Amino acid sequence: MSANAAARSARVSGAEVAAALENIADLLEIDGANPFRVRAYRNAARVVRDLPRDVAAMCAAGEDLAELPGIGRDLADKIAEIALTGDSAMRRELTGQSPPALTTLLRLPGLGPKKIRALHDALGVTTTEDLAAAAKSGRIHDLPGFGAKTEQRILASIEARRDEQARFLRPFAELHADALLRYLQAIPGVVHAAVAGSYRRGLETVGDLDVVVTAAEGSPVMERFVAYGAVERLDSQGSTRATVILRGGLQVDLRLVDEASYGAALCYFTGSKAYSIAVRKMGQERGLRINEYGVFRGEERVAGATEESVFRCVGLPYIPPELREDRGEIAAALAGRLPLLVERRDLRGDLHAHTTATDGRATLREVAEAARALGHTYLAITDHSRRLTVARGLDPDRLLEQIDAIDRLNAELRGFVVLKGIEVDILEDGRLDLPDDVLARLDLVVGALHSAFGLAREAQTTRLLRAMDHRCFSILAHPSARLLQARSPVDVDFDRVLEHARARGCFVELDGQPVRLDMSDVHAKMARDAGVLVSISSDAHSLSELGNQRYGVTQARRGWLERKDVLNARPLGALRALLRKTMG
Ligand code: DGT
Ligand code: CA
Ligand code: CA
Repeated sequence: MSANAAARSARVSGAEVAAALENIADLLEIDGANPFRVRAYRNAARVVRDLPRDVAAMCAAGEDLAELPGIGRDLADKIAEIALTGDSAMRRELTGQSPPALTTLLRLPGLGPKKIRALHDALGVTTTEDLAAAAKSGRIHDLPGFGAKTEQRILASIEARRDEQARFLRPFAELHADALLRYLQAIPGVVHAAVAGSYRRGLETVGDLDVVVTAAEGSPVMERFVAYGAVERLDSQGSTRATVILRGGLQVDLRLVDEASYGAALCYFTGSKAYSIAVRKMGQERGLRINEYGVFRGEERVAGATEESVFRCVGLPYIPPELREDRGEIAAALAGRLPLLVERRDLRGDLHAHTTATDGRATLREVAEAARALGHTYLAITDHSRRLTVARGLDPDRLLEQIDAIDRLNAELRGFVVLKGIEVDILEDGRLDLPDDVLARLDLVVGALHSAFGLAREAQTTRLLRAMDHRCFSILAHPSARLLQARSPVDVDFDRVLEHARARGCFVELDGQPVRLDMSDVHAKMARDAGVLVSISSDAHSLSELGNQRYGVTQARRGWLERKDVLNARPLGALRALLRKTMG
């Protein structure tokens, strides 16, 4: 078969190639392979995932992938093999050497490949079920290198994982939601189509998509919905509701309602449940019955076509979906004190981004120009510090070179300023990973945890407070260090961290990377209440990731943040004044 024919018949997507490369990296890691080799495969997965073009098509056209960053000859051949055939001989061979379920264990927090091998060799553990059984029966804590605490942590993380596993990160849900809505809106007779549920409330992960549709009499909307191209499996179908599972496992519940019920249905299916219960109770007190069909007084429908009409009936102003959690928003609404939530267009710049100097994939100039094209007036470059060797972190000399490069670039740019920063590692004892005299030459210092995530609460809190006491410390990056579905948040007394930040005049970050979204909504609200300004950042490692800020904005809205609460909603002059106070 020619390469062209193979590419056409296999139709391997970039995401599938990336997944196979990740899988090889996992298998190598369990096998105890050289860490650099493991990292090369993970890097290759990322490069493939971020390619603006179809990797199978590139291979079929005979393009040389070895010209991609970080991809050598050997890797390029492996990628081409996967892109053209759907798999690689090396992956099959590695799979044969270790039970496949072992790789899923790698995704449990705190379980590295070494521990997994030890559990496998000593107790024959190959699946998550084996592991849970071994932990429950107390067979783990006597193994060398394990203890009672580790055993408990393993059990807890397996349980947490069970809850998480069926949930999806926002970008994946968004891809499906956008495509599905476009499809639905093109069906003859369809008037409204919207996604409600946790997705509309802006949660960082969603369990399923809840879609509300209205359509003219006789519209083929239900038949067309279940025939949607991305549907893998039909769960149930009726005349006004259907549930399908899309490829990739995401469930979609669709309700078809009358135009007169559209607002009521949107309210009902947006939830949250706790919020809806509270609003229904307010209705009852006024002699009203509220359900997905409308607001009723006796048999008469008094509202329901729009959400606003439903709110009006119970004497409330419109409450944005992100706030509907029964966390005080109803009382605030009644008192006329709802926050005027921050919007994407309020952001004037971005205070966390990487370049090719460390682990970013775009050059200084490219990132700056892309940020300007987004409408920003400033961008802080915050590459990693030397301690983070996996990211080729900057030592003092390389940072000084970058500072010079930024000065030269700023001399050229008009109406846009690149701020000089660093994402400096906070060492285990709270010191920073670069000398004071170098840090002092920057416009801002962003401090971050990249190690010792497991410290006990007191030690972890003290570590952060010490870091903030440094004479150059501007922003605490992704404060909990969590990775959604992969790494638990560190254990800190966040009240004390915020109190210290306020006293010290420094700031906290809401990192917009979809796998971080760190701070959480609850922590963002705590920051607001403590009077600590929040930097909503992209933490971009590529040009497209500059767009991460919008996920950060959604999370910030869930945390009640207003424009005034956001550091990078300040114009450059005001921002500089605030940053200067954090820099000794
Ligand atoms: P998820 O899907 O787990 O991320 O979270 P939600 O909030 O989207 O929950 P879901 O999909 O079970 O339901 C969507 C909304 O529909 C929910 O926020 C409230 C409403 N809802 C669903 N089932 C019920 C119910 O039995 N009673 C009431 N009052 N509301 C319900
Ligand atoms: Ca849902
Ligand atoms: Ca649902």
